[in-house]
Amino acid sequence: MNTLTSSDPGVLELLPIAKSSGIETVFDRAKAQQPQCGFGTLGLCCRTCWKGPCRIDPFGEGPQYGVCGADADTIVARQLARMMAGGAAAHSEHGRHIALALLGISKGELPDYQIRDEAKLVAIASRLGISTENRSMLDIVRDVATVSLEDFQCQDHDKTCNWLKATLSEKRVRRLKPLGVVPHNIDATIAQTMARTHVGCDADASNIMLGGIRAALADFDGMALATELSDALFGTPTPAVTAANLGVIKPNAVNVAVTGHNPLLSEVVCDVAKQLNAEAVQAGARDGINIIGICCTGNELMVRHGIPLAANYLSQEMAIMTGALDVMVVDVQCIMPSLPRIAACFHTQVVTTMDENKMTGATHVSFHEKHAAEAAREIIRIAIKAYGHRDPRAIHIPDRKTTAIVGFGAESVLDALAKVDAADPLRPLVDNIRSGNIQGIALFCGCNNTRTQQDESFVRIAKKLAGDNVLLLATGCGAGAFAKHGLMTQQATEQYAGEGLKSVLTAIGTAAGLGGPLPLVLHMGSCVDNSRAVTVATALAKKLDVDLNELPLVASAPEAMSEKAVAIGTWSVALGIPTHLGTVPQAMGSPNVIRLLTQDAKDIFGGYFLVESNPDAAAEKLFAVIREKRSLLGI
Ligand code: SF4
Ligand code: WCC
Ligand code: FE2
Repeated sequence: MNTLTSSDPGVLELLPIAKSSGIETVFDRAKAQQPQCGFGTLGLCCRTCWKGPCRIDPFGEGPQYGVCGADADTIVARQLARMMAGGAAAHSEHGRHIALALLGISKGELPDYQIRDEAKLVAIASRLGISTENRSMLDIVRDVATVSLEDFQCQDHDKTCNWLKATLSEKRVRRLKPLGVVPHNIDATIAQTMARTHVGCDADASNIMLGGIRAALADFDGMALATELSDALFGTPTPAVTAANLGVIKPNAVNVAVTGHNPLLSEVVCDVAKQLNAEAVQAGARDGINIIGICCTGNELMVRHGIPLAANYLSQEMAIMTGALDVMVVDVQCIMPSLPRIAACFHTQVVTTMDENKMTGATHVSFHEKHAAEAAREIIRIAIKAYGHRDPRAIHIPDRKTTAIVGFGAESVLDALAKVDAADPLRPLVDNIRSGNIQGIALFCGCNNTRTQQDESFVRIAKKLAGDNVLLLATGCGAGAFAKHGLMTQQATEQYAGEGLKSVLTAIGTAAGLGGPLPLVLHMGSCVDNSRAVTVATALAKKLDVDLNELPLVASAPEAMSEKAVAIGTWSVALGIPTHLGTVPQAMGSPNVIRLLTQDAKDIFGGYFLVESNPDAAAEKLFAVIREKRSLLGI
């Protein structure tokens, strides 16, 4: 029975109100699903064809083969590979959308968008081997878009996707290439993964997993291009002080929450909100329009513009429960279909925007880049109108709001380091890793999951590792957890960092003009922004002339849930990073597949999965990995 809910004080304050009002939340639904099917939990239920569903008996007494003859290994591997393809499709659609927008800009077709960071665009062009000298910005934009879109079009199976080549070290690509896991074309790789896992195709679990890994690396390619091109379009993250948790919702403002993933929508909503602010004031909202972020759209706006974050994945419904949210505007991914049902209990309007992502009960405002500002104006006016229909008795905004210092992309990390050593920015990092002031680096990523208490594992593992002098990076809903729980503050550094780490964070933060240490956890952005951490790690590996798997670097997804998270975790392993999962994967029914992912992968890729649902034990295991890597490096 699932009795755990959340460790987020804002959520805990609103849950009793939901209960007394008879409003069902995600935590109630998780409870209602108990007990969850044992076959499915182990990955032993196959629904690949209509002869099924077929179930394999994990105790060896009942059937060991599906009707077609597939065994547990095939069934588990097929399912995982399909999840990787699903994750890759989601991230890469996002990437394609951004690349097509760039192409549109280069043709002068998208008046509502500009290249806000020309320096980043030029840097991207150089990375992709596009000449920039004496060329107009629009010409460069067109070439960058075209080279990026080639990653969806190349038909030469032996080639390497452009963005993979531009992001990973040659060493890593050389290690991966002979395994056949380096994608040439994102779309083709996803299609091939779906094809080989169709009934009656690939039935060799190891081979299927290699196909899945190719899809996961296609996922990496799609997210790397999405991140970098978004920076050129909307600005590269810079450090900013902002706030997180439900208390960022203001009683006297028209509150517009943006959630989902794609900044093409949310950025224009922010622009238009400024233009229409006076209309909101006129409608009686003394504080005008208040844009707040949720989930990864929130992370994107937070790291680029310091927009406050109200919630991560599991508390998205709670933003509506405050009774003071006027519009929840959503685009793609990780949006709960329950939102319109909860909104129906309040005055809140849920607005869907993508023609391929609608929800029953929501208002749909069709969003296309060509008419972006027009759609955003319509949305803001829906919010202003809704504001007039608030029920004052239904308003309950938890007074929970923590400071968060955010905005640490690869560039701002290097900038901050350059303040210590302008000639050789990576040197302070390398020196401190060598000396042991920094024992290693941990990237926290991934979701919230009702199988555990919301945010709790993130916070526990991070505090423990920080005490062990591990530098902490975070993205996605993990970053949201840290922001809400006050770990992106200077006080957290003072309180939880070990002495070595504290001295380094203080030296860098002071040199960077923060008047004190860097925050304990560095917020790198949304889940597509995991590529930022790879960029930093790859630079570090090159500097030390080692491969990623040799660095004292680990990743942790204590609440992994989505197909995207499965894809991210898998490319993380393929890139050589030991990767912790706090969620037991739906694969335990195949000891062979589990051995492949947790042990054999170590020899093949250098990276491997480490499954541990107890956060204290996980922190210990992660630190042991870091110690082991250090001793192999002789430091
Ligand atoms: Fe059963 Fe095989 Fe069909 Fe899966 S593919 S449902 S194991 S018959
Ligand atoms: Ni990325 Fe996971 Fe959040 Fe969704 S937004 S819930 S995939 S981490
Ligand atoms: Fe995300």
